[in-house]
Amino acid sequence: MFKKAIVRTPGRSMVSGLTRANLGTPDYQKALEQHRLYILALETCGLEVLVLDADEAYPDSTFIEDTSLLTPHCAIITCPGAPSRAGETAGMRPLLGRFYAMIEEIKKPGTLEGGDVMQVGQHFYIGLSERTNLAGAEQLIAILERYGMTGSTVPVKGFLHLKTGVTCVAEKALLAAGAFISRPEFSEFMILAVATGEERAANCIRINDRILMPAGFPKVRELLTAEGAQIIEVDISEYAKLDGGLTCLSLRF
Ligand code: CIR
Repeated sequence: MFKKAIVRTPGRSMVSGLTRANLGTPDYQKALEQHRLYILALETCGLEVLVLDADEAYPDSTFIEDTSLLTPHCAIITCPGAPSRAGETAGMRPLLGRFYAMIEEIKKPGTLEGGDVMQVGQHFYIGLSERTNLAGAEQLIAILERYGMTGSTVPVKGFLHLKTGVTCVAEKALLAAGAFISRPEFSEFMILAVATGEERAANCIRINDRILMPAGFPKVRELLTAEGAQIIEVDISEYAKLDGGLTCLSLRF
């Protein structure tokens, strides 16, 4: 059960954020409005939302999920693999110290971004991607085990992060796109397969009894509705232009 979320307002510098999507430059005013509605959606799910000020020095800092992993037992500050994002973790320790007694850290040469970590109960799937390396994943698994949790790795190909292509939408169900539909690591789950063309909708967030999904993906909406999910659609078109999805925009705990 999540109770709180932390988000960071995008700065004007977001227009020069990292991207490999070919969707154009984000409209800052529109992004701000979408951010407001995203916060409202989190609040509708019953979360108390802490909104951090924009940090113009880091164009991608609104994608706060990548800077930390918040578990039921400890907070873990990550070590982003994108050089331009490395400094984003600097202020996380005092911030997370307000909520967590135990704070751990991933250290170089390990790299790890929160978008590569998918929690299913006490287990954490860790994507090995262009941003998260094996050293980072091994450090994370060692930390998790110290607190009675577990972790395992999954290769990521064709997506920025693990959760760009697969997210947990129910206790035993994953919403998966592309190669994640048939990964052996996920064979114990019921797989809701995202249709070709709707891959960007694989990044949904299950919060308590609801699912937040990006607006504009009717097939995925139908798939989730058939499973009885209570859906809230959120338009994040301006963040998609920077390869961002719904999960990236918050830390939930
Ligand atoms: C980046 O490339 O780092 C940002 N433009 C997007 C980060 C998206 N984060 C996520 O999927 N967790």
